Amino acid sequence: MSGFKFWPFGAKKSPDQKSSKGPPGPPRRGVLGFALVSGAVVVAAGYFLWPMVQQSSLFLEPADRTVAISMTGFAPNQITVRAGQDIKLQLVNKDNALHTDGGGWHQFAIDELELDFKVPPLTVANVTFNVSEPGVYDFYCGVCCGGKANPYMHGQLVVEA
Ligand SMILES: [Cu+2]
Repeated sequence: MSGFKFWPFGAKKSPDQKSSKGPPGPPRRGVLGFALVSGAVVVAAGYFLWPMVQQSSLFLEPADRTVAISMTGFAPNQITVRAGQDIKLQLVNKDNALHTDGGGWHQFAIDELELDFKVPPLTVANVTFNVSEPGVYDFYCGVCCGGKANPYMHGQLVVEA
């Protein structure tokens, strides 16, 4: 048996390593280094992602409905609700900040109701509002793909009596 060796310094295979079945496991020094590096990565990721996590649904009340927003539009693009009741929407922005058009931000706006919710890239935002007047309201995103003029970035909020 050879003594404990720090890899890769003086890393000549000892006869007992050669004779053991399968490849030798990672040396202890490698394991410690890996643990330190991965620990640092987790801490760094947490530092940068924490603001995003705070805005995510994990910390918010569950919503009645989920509306996904991307460059292809709203899904669903028609939402039916009752007048006078709180409407809870979970707005999911599926685009990342690499989009040159609007930096990946999206919007849920209804001019008649003076609603204007902007959702950062890859973020979930829960919003609550209440509409007293029945009717059909146009909602849109004006921050990407030609803005309000883009027919894909529109939807309808149907408020029933
Ligand atoms: Cu948009």
